[in-house]
Amino acid sequence: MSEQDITVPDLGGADEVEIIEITVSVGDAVVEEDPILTVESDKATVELPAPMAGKITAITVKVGDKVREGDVVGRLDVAGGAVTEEPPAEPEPAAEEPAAEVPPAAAPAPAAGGSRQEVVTVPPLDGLVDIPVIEVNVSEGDTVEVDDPLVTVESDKATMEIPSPFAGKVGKILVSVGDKISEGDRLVEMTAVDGGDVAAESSQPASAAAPSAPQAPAPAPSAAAPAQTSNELPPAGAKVHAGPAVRKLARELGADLSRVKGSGPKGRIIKEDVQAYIKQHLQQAQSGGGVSGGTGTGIPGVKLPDFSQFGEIERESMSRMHIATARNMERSWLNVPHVTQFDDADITEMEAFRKSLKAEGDKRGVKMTPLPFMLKACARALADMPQFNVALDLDKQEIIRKRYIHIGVAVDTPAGLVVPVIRDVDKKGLWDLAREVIELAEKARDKKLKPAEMQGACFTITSLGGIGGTAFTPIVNAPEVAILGISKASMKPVWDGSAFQPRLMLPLSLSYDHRAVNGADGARFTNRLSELLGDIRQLLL
Ligand code: CAO
Repeated sequence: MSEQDITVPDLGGADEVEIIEITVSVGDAVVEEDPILTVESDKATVELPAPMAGKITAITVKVGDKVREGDVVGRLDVAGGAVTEEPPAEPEPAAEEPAAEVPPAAAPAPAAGGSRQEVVTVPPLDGLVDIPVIEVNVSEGDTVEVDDPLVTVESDKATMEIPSPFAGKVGKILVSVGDKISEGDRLVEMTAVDGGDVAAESSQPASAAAPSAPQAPAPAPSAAAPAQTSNELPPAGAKVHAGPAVRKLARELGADLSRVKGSGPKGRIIKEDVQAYIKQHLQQAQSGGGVSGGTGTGIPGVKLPDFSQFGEIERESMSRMHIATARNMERSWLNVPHVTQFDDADITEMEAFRKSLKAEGDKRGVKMTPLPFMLKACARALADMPQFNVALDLDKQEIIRKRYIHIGVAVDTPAGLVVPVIRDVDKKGLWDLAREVIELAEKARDKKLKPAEMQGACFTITSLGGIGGTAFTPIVNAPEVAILGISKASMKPVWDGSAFQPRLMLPLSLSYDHRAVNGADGARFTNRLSELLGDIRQLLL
């Protein structure tokens, strides 16, 4: 066993550099050239490699320290005492800022004043050719400064970013990930701004910023907050600042670095950020998914742009009810193969009867709307067609048949959508149902519903009849297998075989789970409802 100091090698002209990342820990085994530290000067970010293979026995510096060539940063236990006398390898270019070896992408000298169209080409790459592009760091429309990374390429030895030779606006991107590029290849079309200080422009307040101002950077996480705890993601197309070791880790773990919020200096992404990002995604997958950041189904979440670039915005927390409803909707929509069957029921006679009940309703203190008739008709249709009164247990590959008929009614409240459940609808009369709908709707609006009053439904009715519309496609309230949407009844000319008759037609929209119900039964169910509502005497049979 032989211990050896790890010292800072020749820094390629840089005098003093700051340590921004320590990529190893005491006890780690490293091989020659493995990155030990990442340091940053005014001009470049570089990784300091291990001078030889061994085991790290001490790290004598910390993030934020400034070091110079020759400074000791740690100690290495060199296995078998095989200490090589060779000087440490030259620092490898890291992927963040322009690497020392990679000059800015080739471009003609700017003319004085104004803007001009340019095509950025690949600069000399140390004689390397056909280097694969592993990341395109900009998007069309982005505003960039001189030296902002345009694309990242990866050779056998290093990952390098090709920086922009000038400030301006990115036009058409001429390469994509996987392309192999060599010196002189066309990279990006740009509108170059001569002498323009894009950085200065973009740091102006939004009101003073040019319309093409770049997207605001993601807010830096507070020191105490673990990385990636918020759902807020870097704006789409945000530039990625990360060293090669972090990029390698992200590739290994399948993390999209453009979705990772950096907590290192200047928003740089460090290993812990990638780990926290992966952890958060695993937790989301286990808990059934996040509202905007992914669903846990492998379906990518929707990227949010920085809306403030389009106009004034305001953020407000979602209520717990809203979050719960959003998750339920998402779950049902993603899990249930939906089909929606439309039909019209002739409710001319039903309406005449309902209106005739007005005086009695006033006496009873209950308003009779069309909804109790719908509840009764659905209960009868569910009894007639029990394949709609089931739940699927796919784990056990069983169908659960319900011998009761409880129906949920969607109620619109200021706090969001709630679905109280009316039990044993088949056993109740119209007045009881009318009273119960009113009571439950009132409780829902006053937030007084008990959990038990929102559980146990076999089927749901959602009525927009008091509002309007001709049809809609309701989302099944899983694990139920069907939901009836009701739209506003209207007078329509209906052909009776010899003439058009004015009839009051009620639009029905039945969405069902196509795993439980086939299309023919979907149409039979709405037929049956139309029959029952068209002649409500049948409800007595
Ligand atoms: N066609 C024509 N008129 C209708 C109708 C229909 N299908 N359904 C109800 N109406 C009439 C009622 O008769 C009543 O008219 P009058 O005041 O002239 O008597 C008026 O519309 C209002 O009815 P209502 O909405 O107060 O009562 P309801 O029994 O029809 O509905 C309830 C009760 C709780 C379902 C309803 O208030 C509600 O919240 N609806 C919205 C549900 C919802 O948001 N669903 C969306 C789910 S998907 O996001």
